[in-house]
Amino acid sequence: MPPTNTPLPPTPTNTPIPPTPTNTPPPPTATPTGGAALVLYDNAFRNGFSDGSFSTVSKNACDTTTYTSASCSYAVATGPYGALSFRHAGVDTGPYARFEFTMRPNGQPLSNYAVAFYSTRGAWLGEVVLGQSRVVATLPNGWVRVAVPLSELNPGAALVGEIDISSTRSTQLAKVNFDDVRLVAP
Ligand SMILES: [Ca+2]
Repeated sequence: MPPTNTPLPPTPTNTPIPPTPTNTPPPPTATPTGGAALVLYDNAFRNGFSDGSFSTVSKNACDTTTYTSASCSYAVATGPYGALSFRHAGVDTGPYARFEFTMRPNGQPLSNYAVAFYSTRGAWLGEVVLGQSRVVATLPNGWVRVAVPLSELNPGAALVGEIDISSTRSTQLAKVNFDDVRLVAP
C-alpha cells in the first residue's frame, strides 16, 4: 500500500510588520467660518444664479461707472413693481444667516424697495420692505450695505428658487445700482 503523503503543515507566513507610524501633521487649525458667503452677483451672476429681472425700464448688468467692487455693478430702473430678480434651480439657505448687498439708491428712500424670497415652486417665503434700519454700513459715493436676516426671508429654510429686490411703487423709479449681492454665514 503506497504511503500516503501526509500534508505538510502550512508554512507559517511572516506576519507583516505593521507600518511604522509616520508623523501625522496636526489637523489644520479650524478657521472661523464667519463671513463665508455665496455670491449671487458681483460683476456678473454667479454660482448658478441667472437674471430674471422683470418690469424694468432700463438695466445694465455691468455698469462700470459706479460699483463697490471692481469692475462694475448692476444698474436698473424699474417700472411698476419691477424687480432685479435672481433665479436658481434651488438654493439651500440653511448654511447662511443673512442676505446682503450694496445699493446706491440715487437719492430715493430705501422703502421704495423690498426683498422677497420664493421657493423653487414659486411659493412666497418672506418679504421685508427696506429702510434705514436695514443699513449696516455707509460706503463712499452714495452706496450703502443692506442686510436682512434669513429668519425674516425664509424662516422655514425652504429651497429657494427666486430672490427679488423689487420696487414697492406703482410708478417708474430712478436708476439704482446693486453690487456684491450674497448670502452670508453668521
Ligand atoms: Ca462689483
